[in-house]
Formats: sequence, C-alpha cells, structure tokens
Amino acid sequence: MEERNKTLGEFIIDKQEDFKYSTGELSRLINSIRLAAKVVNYKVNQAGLVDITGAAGEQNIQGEDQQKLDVFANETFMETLINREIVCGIASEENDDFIIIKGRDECHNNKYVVLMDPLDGSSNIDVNVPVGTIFSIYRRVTPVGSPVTIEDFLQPGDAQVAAGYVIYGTSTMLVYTTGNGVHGFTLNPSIGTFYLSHPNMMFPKDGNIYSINEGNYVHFPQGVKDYLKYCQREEEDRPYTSRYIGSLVADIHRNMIKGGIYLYPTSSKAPKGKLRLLYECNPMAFIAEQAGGKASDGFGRIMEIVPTELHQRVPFFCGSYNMVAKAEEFMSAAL
Ligand code: AHM
Ligand code: MG
Repeated sequence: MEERNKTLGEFIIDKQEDFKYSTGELSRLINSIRLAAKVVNYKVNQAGLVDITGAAGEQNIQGEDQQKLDVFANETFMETLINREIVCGIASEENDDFIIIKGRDECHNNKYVVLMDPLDGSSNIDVNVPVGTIFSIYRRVTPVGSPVTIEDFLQPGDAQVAAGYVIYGTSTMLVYTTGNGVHGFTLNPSIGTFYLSHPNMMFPKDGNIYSINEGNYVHFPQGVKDYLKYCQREEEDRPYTSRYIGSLVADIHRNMIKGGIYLYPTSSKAPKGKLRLLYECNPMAFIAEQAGGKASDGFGRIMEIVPTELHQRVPFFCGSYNMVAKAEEFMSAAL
C-alpha cells in the first residue's frame, strides 16, 4: 500500500522533540495557528459570495484602510490564541499596541509571544489574488508570572523559536520552521486537513526571477537601480524574468520554489521601506535562512536588527542566496 503523507498534526507530534524547549506548549501553539488558518481559509474562499470583501471603514495604526477580511482574520487568530491560553502576549499589524494575555490560572505563566500579520496583501482580496497570514513566535524574556512588556516583543529575529506563513492561493498551504528546516503542508479542503506536501523546502542558490514594484523605480536608491539594470542586462543567464504579485507571501513562496529575489527597498516615497520588521520581515527571513536563502536590509542580516518599535519598517531583500548577495554588492558599491 502506498504510504500517505503525514498530516500536520502527526508531523507536529513527531517533531516535538526538535523544539528547543519541549514542553508541548509550542506544539499546541502551532496547532492553534493551524486551526485559525482553516477558519480564515474558509472565509477567504467565500470572497465574492458573501459580503466580506471591501473596506471595513476603519484605518489601522499605519493609516491604511482595513479590509473586512483583515478585521475577520485578526479577530480569528486573536480569539483562537487567547481561548487556548497558550500565549502570554500577542502583537498584530492590525492593532496599535500589543495585548497581554493571562493564563488559565489568571496568572501570567505562559511562555510564548506571537507577532503576526493576520492577512497580508489584503488589498488583493477584491481581485482574487493570493493573500497570506504571517506569524512569528518568541519565548518571552521577562520573568514568567509577570505580565509581558514591550521587551518581550522587541527581540531580534535571531531569537525567534518558530515562524511561518499561510498562503491562501490556488491551494492553501501552511509553511513553517522551528529552526530545523522549512516544511510545507497543503490543505485538503474536502476534509479540512493539512498534509505534508513540501518537506525540506529549499531556495535554489541562484534564480532568475526578480520581484519588485518597478513603478517606483525613479524613487529607488542608486544601488537598487543599478541592481535592476544588472537583472535586465543581456549577459550570461540574464535578463531575468520579472514577476511581482504585490502579495509578499505569494511572491516569496514562488521564489522559494523557483529561485528568485524579492525586494522592497527604501524609496523617496517610503524612506524606511514599507514592510514591517516584526510582522513580515523577521518571520520571512527565518524561513528564508532555514531554506538556504538570505534576507537582508541591503547591507546586513534582517534577523540581527534590534527592533526599537512594534510597527518598525525596514527595507527588505529576500530570496535565493546568491541573488541577495549580489544585490548587497550593488548597494555597497553605490554608497
Ligand atoms: P499590507 O501588510 O498592508 O498588506 O502590505 C504589505 C504588502 C505586501 O504583501 C506586498 O509585497 C507589498 O505590500 C506590496 O506593496 P506595493 O503595492 O507598494 O508594491
Ligand atoms: Mg502586511
């Protein structure tokens, strides 16, 4: 009989001993993310059928219009994590501040904090383009028993114990790492189960796709302009192919499978970049490095940046190792 793929639930149980601190809490935490992802997937799939597309009428802390599905995804992930009493704090791209969560015993004995972008790329929902959830998990640094503080959230990416994303695409996948490689699970929608479909995902060392919002070209720093010209030059295996969905999870997911680089640099329009260090860049950087890729702010590793604020933005260069290294060369040369 052909062996069937493991389910995500089975995989988590098997891998529990790989976790740095194996008390079962991290496994339960990933399980609850799996559950919330299924609920959000169900809703995303109904876009166009029920009244869930379009703006919710509010703006988030970044001054961006919240979509109805942004709000739904945020509430779903929050409620699932809070009800299961596993985490001691959550910070979300959609909320102004982090929230403190008490455990079952009304004490603050849980050990993990979660940072997340509940529905990234949500401006794409109305046009049926893939969107995603991105999450990042840290062990708290303040003493267990006391309420979490901002210190627990402002940790460098190198301190992450797990990170991942869900892509709501042509099929829905959950991809995550706990520091032992990157594994991808595809949802079988008829039975609501994630199956291991992409074990040990790896970025090809080289690639031929570059993904950037080229409409902003005139506003980019000189190093990025020079790198783009290099990508387009007829030489060796170039010109590269340009592919940009405008949905971070989908662009990174494709580049991890096919080989490529994603760039969201600073520009005169967005002097610090657009993407958020804690909710988008650090988790994607952890995935990228675990998959043999590279993630940089143009000059150094994303995961070494010591955050100073929750909603901090950084320039982001992420993808196949040699491509990101080449982009860094151009950035330094243009200084
Ligand atoms: P969001 O968190 O408000 O959805 O913004 C993040 C998204 C990324 O998914 C995507 O890569 C980028 O913004 C696209 O930005 P732009 O439209 O400026 O190219
Ligand atoms: Mg986002």
